[in-house]
Amino acid sequence: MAARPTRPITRDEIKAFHRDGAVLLRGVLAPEWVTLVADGLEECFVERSNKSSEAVISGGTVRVDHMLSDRSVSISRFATESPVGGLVGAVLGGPVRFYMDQMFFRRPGPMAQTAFHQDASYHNVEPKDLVRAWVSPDVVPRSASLEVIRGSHRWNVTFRPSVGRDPDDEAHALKVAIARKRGMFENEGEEFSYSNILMDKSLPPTPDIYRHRDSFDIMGWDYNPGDLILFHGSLLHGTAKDVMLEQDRRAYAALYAGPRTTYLRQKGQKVPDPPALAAYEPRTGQKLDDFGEVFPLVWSPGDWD
Ligand SMILES: O=C(O)CCC(=O)C(=O)O
Repeated sequence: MAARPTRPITRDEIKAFHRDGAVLLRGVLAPEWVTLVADGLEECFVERSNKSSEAVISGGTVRVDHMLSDRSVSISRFATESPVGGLVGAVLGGPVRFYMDQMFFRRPGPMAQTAFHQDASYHNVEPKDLVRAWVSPDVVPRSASLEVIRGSHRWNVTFRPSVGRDPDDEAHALKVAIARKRGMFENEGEEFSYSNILMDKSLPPTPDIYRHRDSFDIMGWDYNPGDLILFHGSLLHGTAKDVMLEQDRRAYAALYAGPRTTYLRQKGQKVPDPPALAAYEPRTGQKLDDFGEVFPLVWSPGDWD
């Protein structure tokens, strides 16, 4: 069960999440949780897995790893026992399951930006009750902050993934054909990177936020260790470009699913499903509750009474 935060979440914070699609919860995590996540991130950074990938963008490098909690006890404890799951539950008003997690790890120097995207574009789940929890053991100034497009979770659209293989690109035709035939990655999660993803070109392209920054209501925060950012699975988010990092920016981002979350087999290939899900042969529309062993319940209403 999720531990209690250092303070209760307020009604205004819950309202802000639903209105804006994101909220920064100041100082809700006690120092031991920050230390645990820092230890887990460093451990995963040093010990690569087949779900580790590295991208060099704008002269900077970002290491992106998936499903850290499968290989780090510290991260697994943080994902399922820290106050995070309960805070997500308080926002959604219902029980919460852990879905998957990622790290976005950068050392000082030019910052590889994260292109604006919605998490909903990348995962095989219906995003109504999908919440991302983002934490860092580092001070992250507003300039290097996660940036979100306020209210975009209510636009009622899922955009084409902004990073991935173009199915019309002939160089990728064979891989695309294999992936389509199998309905999955050609290597089932091996050597995963976002560039493995097949774009579903029937979806509208993601707006070019870098080019039209002034046209969007962009929100970001000065982040301090102990804070928690929660944002909706359909919210557009990314980072600014041309940022110089003065210190580490080590981020841990976990996805949690509320009670209305169902499996949704998307057309383009996505971030691979957790391997243990395959045995269930999931069908679109099935509740995540049907796969309880794969997506553990981390908090239920009443747990903190
Ligand atoms: O921290 C980052 O650079 C990106 C995080 C992100 O895209 C996410 O948490 O979904």
